[in-house]
Amino acid sequence: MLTMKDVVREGHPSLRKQAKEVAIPPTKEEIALLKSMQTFLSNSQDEELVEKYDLRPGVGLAAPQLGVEKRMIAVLLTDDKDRLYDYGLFNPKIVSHSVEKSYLPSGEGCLSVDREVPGIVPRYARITVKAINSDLEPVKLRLRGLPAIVFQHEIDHLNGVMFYDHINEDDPFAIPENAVEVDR
Ligand code: UDB
Ligand code: ZN
Repeated sequence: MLTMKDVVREGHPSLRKQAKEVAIPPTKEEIALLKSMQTFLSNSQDEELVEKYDLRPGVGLAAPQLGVEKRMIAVLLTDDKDRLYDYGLFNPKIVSHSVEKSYLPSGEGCLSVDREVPGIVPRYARITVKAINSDLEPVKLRLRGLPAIVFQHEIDHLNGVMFYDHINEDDPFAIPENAVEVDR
């Protein structure tokens, strides 16, 4: 079982690398790792397991956060309309995005970052993602709101990008042009 001990922190080189595409079909090991990433998120949202294993309730995880430099992500959250987003994906790619931006007014954190980094992280308001799901089927997802933010945060990890790279250095809480607020 994966726990916070398996999550690498700032300073680990995997967090700053371009992760490699996964050859399709993935190996049994790669499929098993993706499933355990999904289980990690589900465990991290279970109150009892959070106490027992000292987990942080996670909504997304990328393989480089485990020191594995492969293009694999897991996402688990419900949106404002109670729709469930439960995905394990290989090779996710943003194939199109809106001009409009969005942001969480309280900023972002990260399972690999053990400090508060204040500031607004501009994201695209809407994205379309193509990927291979954990059943090895191609999927095309149209996302907005919080799910769009989580997918962008995770796909950034595959490209060695951290959320605070996007924060305006001179004015961390400056509202980006053409941006809508997303509430949690
Ligand atoms: C998280 N969780 O999992 F808007 F109900 C963060 C942590 C770092 C605080 C655990 C989180 O933001 N939960 C959340 C957010 C909401 C509404 C809600 C729960 N991540 C995942 C991560 O580090 N992946 O690499 C950070 C998120 C910040 C914005 C998107 C991902
Ligand atoms: Zn993160």
